[in-house]
Amino acid sequence: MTVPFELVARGKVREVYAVDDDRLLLVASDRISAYDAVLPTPVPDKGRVLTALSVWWFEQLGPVLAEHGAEHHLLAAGDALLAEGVPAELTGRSMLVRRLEMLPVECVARGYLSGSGTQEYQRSGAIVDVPLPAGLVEGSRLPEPVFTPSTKAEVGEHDEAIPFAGVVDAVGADRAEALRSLTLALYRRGAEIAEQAGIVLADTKFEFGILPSPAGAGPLVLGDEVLTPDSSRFWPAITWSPGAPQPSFDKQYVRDWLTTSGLDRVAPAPELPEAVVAATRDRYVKAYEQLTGQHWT
Ligand code: Q0Z
Repeated sequence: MTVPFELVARGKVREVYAVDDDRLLLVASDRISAYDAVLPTPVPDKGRVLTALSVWWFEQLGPVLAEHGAEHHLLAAGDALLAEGVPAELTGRSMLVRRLEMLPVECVARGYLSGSGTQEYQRSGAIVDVPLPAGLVEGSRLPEPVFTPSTKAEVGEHDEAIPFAGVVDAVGADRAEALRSLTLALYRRGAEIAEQAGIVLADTKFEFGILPSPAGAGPLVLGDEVLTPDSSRFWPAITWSPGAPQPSFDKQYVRDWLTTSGLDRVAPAPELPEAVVAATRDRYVKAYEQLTGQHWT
């Protein structure tokens, strides 16, 4: 599909286009990644489901943002984008957003120990400068959610966890404190909503910006996608069992099939069987329906 705007950034599974000086279009594809590779087989509806989830979360998180004097970047989505010249085939997978000056840190909140957090913890008993109690294992719930920021890696690299002082260096002390406080508040509200829907929101990554202004002192603006399975770890609450890696709510069929086939971490990533694609699509749709209480159409 050709988009009548200039491409300004491209991620593994999404693209960003410039609509005008003040606005961007974020377009989510149906591509899926696993074990750091983008698979050649798309998952039908994934882009539309993740876009609908982000849009829903922006609405849910409005009160938390307002309490913190913050805003979000979403301007419009869906059919309203036809008036902006977005092709009908893309409206469902696109968000029109305010163009921000993005802050150069990834704002990670963790309520559970997993992945690189577990590795760090096993080495040092902490995640960078955030100490954790003894006795935690992969999948443990943390006594309190923690802010574990990271740098934005170059394409092909992994984000690297940084101490809070690194955030202070990057954005200043006041803004760093505001990022930590808002990130944790957004995570707590997201995790509470997810828990009510039978989903553990183990961790997530937010990106913030500020509106371009000469003074540069505007409010924090929540950007990017929010609380999707691509920016977060979603686990089914029913199978949560600390002590081993938890099944991913969305990607477990893909991971299991790649592992069973001996094709995890093998290049080039293989085509997925139809049944794995269908089961994975069902999981994305289920996540949407379970979280929002709305029927997917
Ligand atoms: C976010 C990214 C994606 C690749 C640019 N509101 C904003 N203002 C300015 N910049 C951005 C945003 Cl969201 C922005 N990214 C991350 C998103 C594909 C990279 F869809 N890049």
